[in-house]
Amino acid sequence: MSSSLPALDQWVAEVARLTSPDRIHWCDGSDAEARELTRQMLDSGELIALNPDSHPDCHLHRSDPDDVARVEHLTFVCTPQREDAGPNNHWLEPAQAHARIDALFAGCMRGRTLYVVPYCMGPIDSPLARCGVEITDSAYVVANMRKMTRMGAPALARIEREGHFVKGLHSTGELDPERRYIMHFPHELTIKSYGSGYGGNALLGKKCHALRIASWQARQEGWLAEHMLIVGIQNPQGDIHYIAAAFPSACGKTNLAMLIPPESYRQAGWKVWTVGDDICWMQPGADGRLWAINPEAGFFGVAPGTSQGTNRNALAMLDRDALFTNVAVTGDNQPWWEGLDDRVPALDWQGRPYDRASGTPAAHPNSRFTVSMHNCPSYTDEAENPAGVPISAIVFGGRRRHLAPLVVEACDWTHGVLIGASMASETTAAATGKVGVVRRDPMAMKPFCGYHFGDYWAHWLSFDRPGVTLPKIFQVNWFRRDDDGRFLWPGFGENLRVLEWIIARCRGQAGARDTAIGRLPDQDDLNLDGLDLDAADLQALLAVDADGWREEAEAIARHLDGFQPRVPPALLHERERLAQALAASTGTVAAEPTTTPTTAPSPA
Ligand code: OXD
Ligand code: MN
Repeated sequence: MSSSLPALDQWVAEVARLTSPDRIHWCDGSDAEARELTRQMLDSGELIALNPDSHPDCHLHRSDPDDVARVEHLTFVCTPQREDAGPNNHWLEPAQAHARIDALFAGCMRGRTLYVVPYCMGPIDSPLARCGVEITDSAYVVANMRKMTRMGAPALARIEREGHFVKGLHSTGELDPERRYIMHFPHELTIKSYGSGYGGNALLGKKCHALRIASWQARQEGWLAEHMLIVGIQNPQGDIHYIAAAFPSACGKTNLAMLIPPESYRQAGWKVWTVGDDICWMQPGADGRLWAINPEAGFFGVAPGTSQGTNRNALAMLDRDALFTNVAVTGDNQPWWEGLDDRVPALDWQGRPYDRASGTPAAHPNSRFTVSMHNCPSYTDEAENPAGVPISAIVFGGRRRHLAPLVVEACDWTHGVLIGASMASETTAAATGKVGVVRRDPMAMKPFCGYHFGDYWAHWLSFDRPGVTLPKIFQVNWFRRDDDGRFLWPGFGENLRVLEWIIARCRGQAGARDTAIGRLPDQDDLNLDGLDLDAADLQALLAVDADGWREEAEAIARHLDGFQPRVPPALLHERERLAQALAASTGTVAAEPTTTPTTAPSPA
């Protein structure tokens, strides 16, 4: 097979000359093709069938133990000018980068099949969607791309019609960490990835295209490509408000996107709809609002911690047609991970007999599931709407033990951009490196912004212009702890209480108090009906520690300084404004305690 697009055929021929595959297969995305690839992977041992009674059509893949997460230190953005990649990216001069990685690609597909995977990021008929073609020598990557993107014949037809596409070249190579690179060439709309089969390094439609390349394209074209979930909150009157929320990797985006409302909310008629759990592309519409699509078609979620209690919707989508990576298995061959339930697995993620006394986790902390969006009980057809969904609020969240309150509303767009730009969070197992270290992760895009953060913040600020109705911006923190490490807020479904306040604020229907760091709810402003929350915990969650924030404002100044001379002056002024407001406030400013009994869910 080939295409009717000479540029595509020429590129495939060029790659074949470089990599010398035994066979070339153009993926059409059909069920028959998926069945045949699965059969081949079962034969080769790349996939292991899971219990067909409890988990029909579910499979397990075990990675090389040295290939289980994104590798930020081996990920490069290769712009012609070093400054354009910014201090937030590793950089190589493009010609040198091509030469270095092409030397690895030379002859690497000998004995292998070269798969050509045309894909579309976003609903196939959406003007907001963009297409790409990934060439890979991994059937496992093809199987993942089939769940995560609109892959195959319809995507190829769009590419042939449009005549352009993002080029992604991938080989698992030898899976040698010493021979591994993930390289991006934004000016050439090209990605080259060698030596890893891990999702974020190898499914090129996801982080490489939909965030690093797309963020760069979005800047040229006037839209935003963000590391955000999209969730629709339906109130008892039937109105749905869509919220886009940025959290760093493995901070609960999937759980928030699939939130199960607390019992009292369910009874009152609240519903939650999932549009996406990881990536959001947003563009101003003719009505001045921001309209968003989820460019993905599936979920590549973190398994550990997913349970009936934390994410019932996710569990319900994982009992059929799901692909698991690096989870443990029970004696009767069911997938298992820490936090799922109290069974003891028989084999760990590497297939070794599991001994609980070892004290090591059975599933890898970054073990994953890949599943189509259509499996999700809270999935909404609005995710297929070519126009996208209108965004009412943007939320920035991090994992912070101290300081950051449960929720804060930005005073305006510029303040919101400062909140996003100064986001900080504790690191997780989604990337290699130390876990639990606080690092600045602007807009949760630290690993994913394809250009200089200073320019990126200027791009964000540029959306605030006459005629627009921008979403309100909020900051949340579900992860506050006391000195013993105990979480102060229950999180998960209870987060809807915070989202209700956020939506009510967007509609001008809820109270808030002005503080130096933004607007916070008083205790009365939140619906805490049926929630058993310690009064001191609630007070701590809604308090502003002015001394701590003064230090934070200084730390933010140092952080912004690292991106000079490209930090937009408006952002520096905003930081100054924050510092001055904090200088005028003292001690810890607590929320007003509740004076009346908490009420049933209020209409929002
Ligand atoms: C992801 C990540 O896989 O952010 O979504 O690492
Ligand atoms: Mn992510």
